[in-house]
Amino acid sequence: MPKDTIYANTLNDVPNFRFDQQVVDVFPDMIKRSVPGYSTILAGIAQIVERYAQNGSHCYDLGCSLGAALLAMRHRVRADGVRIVGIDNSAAMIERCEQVIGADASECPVDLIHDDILTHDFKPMSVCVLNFTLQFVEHAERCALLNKISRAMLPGGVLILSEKLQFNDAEHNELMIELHHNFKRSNGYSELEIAQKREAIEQVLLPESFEQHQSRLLDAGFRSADLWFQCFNFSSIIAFK
Ligand code: GEK
Repeated sequence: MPKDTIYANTLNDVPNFRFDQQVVDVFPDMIKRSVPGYSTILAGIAQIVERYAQNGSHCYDLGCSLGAALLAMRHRVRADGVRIVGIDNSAAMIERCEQVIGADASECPVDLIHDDILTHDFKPMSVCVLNFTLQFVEHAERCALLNKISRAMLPGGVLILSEKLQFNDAEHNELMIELHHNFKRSNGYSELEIAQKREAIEQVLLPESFEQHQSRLLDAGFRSADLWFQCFNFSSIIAFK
């Protein structure tokens, strides 16, 4: 797995973070060393899809990157006639994801689509995964996206929404950031890498509180929305239709 060294050397001007070829090349290492609980969340998604995927429905992985959640679903889905659909608006991600899925021998059909999830028309779905994707969508666009997902969601379906959280209490928020940075230090990132990545991501990863996510999901028509995973400021919510 190529090592993420994107921010290892001093950059004169730190550009905003983008999901380009440079990121694609190191993405598995980057996400594993940066997101506490990432592999636990993927294992949870597999169990949830096994239980909630409905016969003849679609299961979506929105912002699929290299297809980690998509593959977790593909390997565990038990319902008949399911199609798994991965969508990402980064051409470099989708191109590499096609190679990853091509090398996977499982039978469940997969469609990979290079598109913006904000404008894509969803088919009837029983499971929808947004694994650390909504945080990159502008605040003003989030309601319309979740309303659209809710309209396409079959009764009994579920949405899994994993997000970096912000906390209302300033001290709590600071502590969660510090614990997250310690996690990155323990995974070999230097102070320079942590600082430059923080600067790069500041304008593009826009975290909200759990309460903001919960109330938006309820407004969108989900009957409940609660945490099923949290480690520091990284979380995953499950919402039931
Ligand atoms: C995983 N889910 O490994 N439309 C489509 N894709 C988008 C959009 C959009 N509007 N905005 C962002 N993306 C993956 C990890 S990464 C999270 C997801 C991270 C895509 C973007 O191109 C990127 O591939 C992904 O969402 C976010 O389980 O790197 O922290």
